[in-house]
Amino acid sequence: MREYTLEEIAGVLREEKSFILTGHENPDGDCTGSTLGLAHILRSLGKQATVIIDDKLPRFLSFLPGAVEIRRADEPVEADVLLVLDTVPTRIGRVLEQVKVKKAINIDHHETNDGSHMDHHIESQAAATAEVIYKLVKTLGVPFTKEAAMCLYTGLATDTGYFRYANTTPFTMRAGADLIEAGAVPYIVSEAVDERPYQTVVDLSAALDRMECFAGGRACGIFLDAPTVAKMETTEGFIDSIRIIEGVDIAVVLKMKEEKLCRVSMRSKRANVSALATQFGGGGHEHAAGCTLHMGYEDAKKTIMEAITRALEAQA
Ligand SMILES: [Mn+2]
Repeated sequence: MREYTLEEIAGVLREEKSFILTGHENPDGDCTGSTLGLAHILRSLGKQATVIIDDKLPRFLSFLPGAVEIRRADEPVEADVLLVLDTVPTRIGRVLEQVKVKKAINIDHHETNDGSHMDHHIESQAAATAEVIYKLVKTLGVPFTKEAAMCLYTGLATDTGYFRYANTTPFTMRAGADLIEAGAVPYIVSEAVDERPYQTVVDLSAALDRMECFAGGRACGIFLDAPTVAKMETTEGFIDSIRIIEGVDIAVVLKMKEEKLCRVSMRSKRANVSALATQFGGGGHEHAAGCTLHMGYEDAKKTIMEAITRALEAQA
């Protein structure tokens, strides 16, 4: 599959007329902010842009300008170009089945995306896909609308933990500052993104009741079986409550989604959790990664705890 430069993608955006933008299932702030942000820019250039994300949008992202227009991949749709953002093209639900396009380009920042599925531009050093889209818009040489700035800023802010994580660079902060100048309002983003229903805080307390430290205190996990997960609207942010524990390098949240399907997210201070996730067919970044285990709750829990313990022992 061929690699595109940002200049070449800018050329495609200038030449073609209609675009479908999509991101991964289980959408987060970066995936949603990047697709909506670029859609706003394309519309400001008189192009047709449709955002399709084939999953439920979490409530805390509904404040994003344009969020109400996001469609599921329920019906066939045609356009000149498909842009797949912030993921490998295998995690976009039914989008590929429904979409008919002349060209498809994958833009991402995940180091585990090897670009083998689609023509692509992958910057594994970028803090967020929103940072790559920011550069793309600069390459295009067009101004950020207020709506686009708000969306892209949200992508940057959420993937960097508000510019605190190891992926934050001077460039990330300059991009953030530019987007604020263009109309993004940081406190509106953080208040909206961090807001949870009362019940979710109650759920967090139940989740913390079940947390378990292991690997001699160097790892901590929240393990949620199917009935528990079914009662919770979201577990987004739960991992942040345990990753701060003194001495903990790897934090893990395991959720049983259905029979023989457990979703695992991991965060680390030093260990490479992307390598860990890759062992199980997942991926992500050095300090933030995830995978899906096709096994029952007890097996999945045991498997991931052992793999984490082994990884921590190996780095000693
Ligand atoms: Mn991202």
